[in-house]
Amino acid sequence: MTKALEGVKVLDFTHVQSGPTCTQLLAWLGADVIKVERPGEGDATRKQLVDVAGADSLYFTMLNHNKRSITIDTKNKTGKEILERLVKTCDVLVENFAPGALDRMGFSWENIQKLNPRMIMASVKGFGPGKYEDCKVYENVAQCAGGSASTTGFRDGPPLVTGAQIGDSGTGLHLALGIVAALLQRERTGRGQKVLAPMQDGVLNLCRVKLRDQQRLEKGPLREYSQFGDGVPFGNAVPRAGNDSGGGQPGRILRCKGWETDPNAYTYFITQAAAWEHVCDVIGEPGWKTAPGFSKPAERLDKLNLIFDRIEQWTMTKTKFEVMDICNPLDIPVGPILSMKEIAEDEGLRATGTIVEVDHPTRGKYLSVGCPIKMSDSPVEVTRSPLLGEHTYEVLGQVLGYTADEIAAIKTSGATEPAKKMAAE
Ligand code: CAO
Repeated sequence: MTKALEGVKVLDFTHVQSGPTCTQLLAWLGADVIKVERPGEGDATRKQLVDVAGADSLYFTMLNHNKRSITIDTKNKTGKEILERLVKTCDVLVENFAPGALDRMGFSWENIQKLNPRMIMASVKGFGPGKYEDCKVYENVAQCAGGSASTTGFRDGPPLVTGAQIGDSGTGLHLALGIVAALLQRERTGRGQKVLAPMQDGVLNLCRVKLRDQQRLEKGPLREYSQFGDGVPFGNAVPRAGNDSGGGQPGRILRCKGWETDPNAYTYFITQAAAWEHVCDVIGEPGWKTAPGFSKPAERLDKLNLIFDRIEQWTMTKTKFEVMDICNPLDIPVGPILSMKEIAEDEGLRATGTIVEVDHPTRGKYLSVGCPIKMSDSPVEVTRSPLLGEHTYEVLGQVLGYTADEIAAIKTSGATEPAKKMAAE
């Protein structure tokens, strides 16, 4: 069976997390992703958070599946020539260097267009054009600048960053969509284009509902927020809302049986209006179905704390899975708070390939997250991340057409091997 992006060649100049997330997705969709790394060093994450001495870290392996790795010194003359050939040959160049680094390498957008007018050049940067465009940015900076941190956490606590990597992986996802759309547009125009996904903008896009609430706040208090029920006045900016539901259906995280010792014995519980009568029956408050002040969603907004306290009295008598088993058939939306340990062991996620076990020559078997997008005509088989420079000479010969003699000359040029290794040979 063919893959959706079969035949698309990606020159992958990415490192750390945001860019690699994007190119890993493209690889899973079938693109030939050629990752360029610095000889002898490679992507810095290979050596970060190391858990098996001498092996590539999980940080690296889990973000670089299904790619080929070539080592090229982009500051070496021969290295630059090889890169020029790659630019002429590939369809997409993806990079997330600090602002200006690609230009300093000699690969400005103008230059790339001259070399290959069909090239799609895709970049992640921390900020878009403007006063912060030259800043280096990591995940949590983007979460803070994109509006996530100010709206995450509890009202009486400091801003919080979230565990979901919305700045890095989230922006990588945005970039992948831009690339795929640009490939489609190129079918019609024959031209490549520049695709930019700034991390601040990506985070803000994911915080869209909070900008919605900012504007609603200008018209009056946010009645769905527990702050309203607590009688605490609102300020002029959207407050942190703890675990309140972000939408029109009130929801909270509630304790379940075992919460005293298990930090994840909790459930998310949503009092969706359509299921209100079932909620009342389940928790033993059938009178609330018709009681004035309780029967209509809008009337309940100032009583949500009382209502969720009562629901929690019930959830505390059940495990989070029992809550799920009881509520699901009644169409009451609930969700157990799953620990990473529970997710790693989840048979359903393994069966669908969303949790995969991968074998690696130096680190052995490890778990990873497989492709979260399932396509009926483009199946994904997750293969291990490449060793540093594993495919350098294969790519030079196979993709760029260098002869054996030319490859032998490149080996001694310092373009593909670190200086020390060359001396030892
Ligand atoms: N051969 C030779 N040199 C190479 C090379 C290669 N194969 N690959 C990279 N380099 C060089 C670059 O040319 C650059 O050199 P100069 O600064 O001298 O021009 C240098 O390596 C470092 O690039 P960098 O500035 O991107 O790396 P950094 O570690 O200092 O910064 C980061 C990392 C992530 C903060 C920065 O790349 C960045 O802001 N990227 C954009 C935003 C982003 O993606 N952030 C999220 C990262 S994931 O958390």
